[in-house]
Order: sequence, then C-alpha cells, then structure tokens
Amino acid sequence: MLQKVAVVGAGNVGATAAQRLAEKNLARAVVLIDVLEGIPQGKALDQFQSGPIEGFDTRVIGSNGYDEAAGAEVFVVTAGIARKPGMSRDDLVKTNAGIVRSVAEQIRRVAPDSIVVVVSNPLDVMCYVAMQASGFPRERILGMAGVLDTARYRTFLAEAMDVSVEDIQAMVLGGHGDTMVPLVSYTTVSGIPVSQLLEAAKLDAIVDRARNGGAEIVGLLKTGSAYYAPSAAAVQMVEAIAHDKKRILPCAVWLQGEYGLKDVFCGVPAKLGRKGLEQVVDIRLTAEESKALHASAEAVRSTMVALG
Ligand code: NAI
Ligand code: 2OP
Repeated sequence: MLQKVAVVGAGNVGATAAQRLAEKNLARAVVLIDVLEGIPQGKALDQFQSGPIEGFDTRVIGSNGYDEAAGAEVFVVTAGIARKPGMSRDDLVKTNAGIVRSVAEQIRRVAPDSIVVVVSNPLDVMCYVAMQASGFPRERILGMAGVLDTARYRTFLAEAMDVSVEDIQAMVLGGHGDTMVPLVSYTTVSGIPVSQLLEAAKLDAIVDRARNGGAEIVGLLKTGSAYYAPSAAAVQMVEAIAHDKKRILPCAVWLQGEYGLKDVFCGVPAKLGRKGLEQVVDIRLTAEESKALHASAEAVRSTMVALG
C-alpha cells in the first residue's frame, strides 16, 4: 500500500479516480487538488464518508494547494479543460499546456521523487510538458491512454463475439488520437487469434469504433468527455505501481530509440512497477502496424512542434 496518492483536478476524471483509489485501498491517503474553492474539499469529504459503507480506511483530503500532497509517491494529473462536441483533443493544447506546466512545477516542489501519471489531453503532448516542467526522468512520467483505448477495443470485441471481456487479450498503441494503433495481430481470445473468430469487416468496424471511442461519448454527453473508463484506466496504472506488479500495459512513454522512435511520447507496451516505467517492451510489429505507429508518433510530434 502507498502512503499517499495525489490527484490533481477534481473534475469528472479526477474525482472518480480518487474514489476508485480509496475504494481499492491503494493508499493511506488520497489528496484531491483543484483550483476551484470548496470543490475538492467537498468531494473529498463526501468520498471519505463512504468509507464505512465501502469498507476503506483511506483518508480522502481535498485542497486548493499542494502542501497536503507533500511526499506523495504517485500523482495523477487530470487538471485542464475537457473536449466538447466538435473539438479534437489537440484543440485543448494551449490551455492545458499552461495548466499542466504549473501543476508539474508544484509536483516537483512538494514531491521530487514521485511518479506522475498524466491524463490531461492532448495526452502525449501533456506528458512532454510534464516531463519538461518537472525535470523528472522518463521512468517517472507515464501517460494514460492505451489502457483506456484498449479497454474500449476489448469491450466492443467481447460484445461482438458474445464472450467474456476477461478472455480478450489486446493492446492499442500509438498516440491518444485518431491515429492510435489497435494491434490486430496480437489480439486473441483465450489465445485464439481474433481473425479466426471474427470476419474482417466486423473487425475493421470495431477497430474504427475503438479509435473514435472518445468522440462517441463526447457526442452523447455534449458537455464533457468520458470519465468512468478513463478513471478506471488511470487507477489500474497506479495499482500496478503500488503493488509493484510488473504489469505490461500500453502507456505513453518517452521513447529513446525503441520502435525506431526517439524523443517523442507515444503509447507502447510498458512494464510498470514500484519504480514507474521499468521496461519498454519492444515487440515485433507487422509492416503495416509499424508504419501506423510511426505515423501516429509523427502526429504527436507535430502537435509538440506547434506548441513550441
Ligand atoms: P473536468 O472539466 O471535469 O475537470 C477538470 C478539472 O481540472 C476541473 O475541476 C478544473 O477546475 C481543474 N483544473 C483546471 N486548472 C487547474 C489547475 N491549474 N490546477 C488544478 N486543477 C485545475 O474534465 P475531466 O473530464 O475530468 O477531464 C480532465 C482532462 O482529462 C481533460 O483534459 C480531458 O481531455 C482529459 N482526459 C484524458 C483521457 C485520456 O485517455 N488520456 C480520458 C478522459 C479525459
Ligand atoms: C477520451 O478518449 C476524451 O481522451 C478522452 O475519452
């Protein structure tokens, strides 16, 4: 169990993540931070009071500052604005870069040894901003996107084949955007290649729906974006770190030559443990998947360049 996890941004993703962290007893204390006065305090107190019912002892603390988060082992950064209908993740870049930069500076001040799980969009570029502003090594800056995109892909596959989602093994790599790369060649159902169980046209439609999974929910909600699955995905990453599980999860990491990519954040299979990123798992891709991964990384790079 960790001593302290801090969640920055007490909006939809952040507050739900704080609740999930407490309910899973992953830390003795969860600190929820936001600039809005009263909101993190009110949500944290409400969550803390669910402890006797849900059976957790985690203290949930709300704050408008970072002092309560001093020494936290893990930060989950969800601060920023979310998408509305018609907006792409990249439309958020300027506003969220300023926010994530100021958050990362505060994290460096109060918890210089912490591991940061970035959620704010556009995800891969916000990871870069957080790394620059914190000065943390790549092992301690991880982006949450692949776990979510993979969960969407697995959900749609399980639904189409009428099988348990637990039996679908899959991974979605690449940047968190329209260019993401679901790895069909590694998608299996209890070890059986999915191509043996689902016709190509259906598989293509599922890949397409997974790629647009975020936009589909924005279109339905109209006032914001998804948060139940995103918060679950971020917490799964924290859990892998907290329990030193050595899980291999698709995460955005700062690539240093792996997959032929350098100096760019992009989603790849990453081994997560108590030190954060413990290994980038360099797997063999088909020529088509490799080309798609490079195109996706270039899309991230162009947003990085546009941001300056
Ligand atoms: P939200 O609008 O519900 O919450 C954002 C919160 O951040 C607000 O409460 C706001 O007051 C707070 N905030 C703004 N500036 C801040 C600062 N300087 N310090 C602390 N808090 C600050 O948005 P939601 O739905 O929670 O999404 C949060 C972010 O996560 C968005 O950028 C969204 O696009 C992104 N996201 C990323 C996903 C991914 O897969 N990586 C999935 C879902 C959301
Ligand atoms: C999502 O994929 C908006 O990035 C967010 O739901």
